[in-house]
Amino acid sequence: MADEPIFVTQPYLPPLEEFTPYLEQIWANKQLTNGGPMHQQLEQALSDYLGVPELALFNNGTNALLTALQAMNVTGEVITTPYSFAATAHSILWNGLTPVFVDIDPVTLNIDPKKIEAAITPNTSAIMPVHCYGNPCDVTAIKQIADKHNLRVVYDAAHAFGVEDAGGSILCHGDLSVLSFHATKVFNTFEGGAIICPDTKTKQHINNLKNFGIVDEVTVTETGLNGKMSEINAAFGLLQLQHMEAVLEGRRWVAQSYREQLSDVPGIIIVPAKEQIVSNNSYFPILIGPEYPLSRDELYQKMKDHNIFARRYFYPLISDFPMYSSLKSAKQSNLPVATHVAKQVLCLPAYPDLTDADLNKVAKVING
Ligand code: T4K
Repeated sequence: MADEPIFVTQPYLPPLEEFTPYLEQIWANKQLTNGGPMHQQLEQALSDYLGVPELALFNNGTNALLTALQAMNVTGEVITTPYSFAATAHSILWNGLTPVFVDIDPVTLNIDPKKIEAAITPNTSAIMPVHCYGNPCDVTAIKQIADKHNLRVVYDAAHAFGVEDAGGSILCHGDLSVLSFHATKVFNTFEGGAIICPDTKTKQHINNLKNFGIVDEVTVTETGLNGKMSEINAAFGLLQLQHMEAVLEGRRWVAQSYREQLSDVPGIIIVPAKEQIVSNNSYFPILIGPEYPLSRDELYQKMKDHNIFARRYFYPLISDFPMYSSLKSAKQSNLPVATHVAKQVLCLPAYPDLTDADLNKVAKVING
């Protein structure tokens, strides 16, 4: 019998019977959405778990990003990274704003703060950095630049659930941070997301924006969207949260095992996790260097031939997509590091239920 396919990720699912009592509660009270009891409980539980002041749930990370920019009254140009998922720049464009791409740091693969100031113009009003793969950005340098030029900072923290730096949650930096709870993420609610914000006033504004801009029964003040998380997603989140220790331990084991098996393979560069942080091991990216006998795409194909579906996150660069490629900042000459890395990167299967045998198979195929 052929081996089962091994995907880049698989969602963690708690035992089904544990979910039934939550469904019974929803069936009993008939509140399905619009800020019901599960929604309220999950907001509180996640704020406590993550150690953040305020958290507003969303039905996905993209709507949370769209709303975060709207809540900050961002105008004109937004500086961001080309090395991310399409949603990062799309949220800028959907707000009628112009993304300005800045190259990434070759080690962290996050936006390079040294290159941000050169991209600032009189029209710049915000920076949207991404904690790529959950590796923290240089939040101190970004804050200094933002303060100096009076810019808002909205972090796309889709990958950074539970990540901490020396000062605590990485999600407390910037004006707002946005999480994704998509099925493929460390903490999932099937679909979902959240905005982390500093105070209740900002949260109330965000709550209005995620509910069409409705303030009360007769007052609609802004052009909000429908960003509300349903009760069924929130209920699943409450259950999932109880399993986080096992989820994170499973991911730690996967990352450690890959490091042990791949560290000495010539031409394989393991993207380093920043020191002094609590990592969530949300992805396991490697770079395929020139000393490796195959190109990145040849290895990607070889793995596919073995039924292993690694992914080239993030290739192509967002800046190469047709809606961005004519921007001046999208030129490859402006983005040499990101252009290079996008051709080398491969994210290996990494999720809590990955078996010993599957992990060994992945490592063996790479080892040749
Ligand atoms: N910002 C950043 C930096 C992001 O990475 C993302 C999302 C966002 C913003 C937006 O957040 P959301 O609006 O999505 O909440 C996936 C995810 O769909 C996307 O959420 C994620 N980033 C991105 C990095 O990855 P695809 O197109 O690669 O997904 P897909 O369907 O190919 O799934 C990958 C593998 O996962 C499959 O081969 C099998 C497995 N899988 C997937 C799903 C959906 C499952 O086993 N079960 C599932 O239900 O984008």
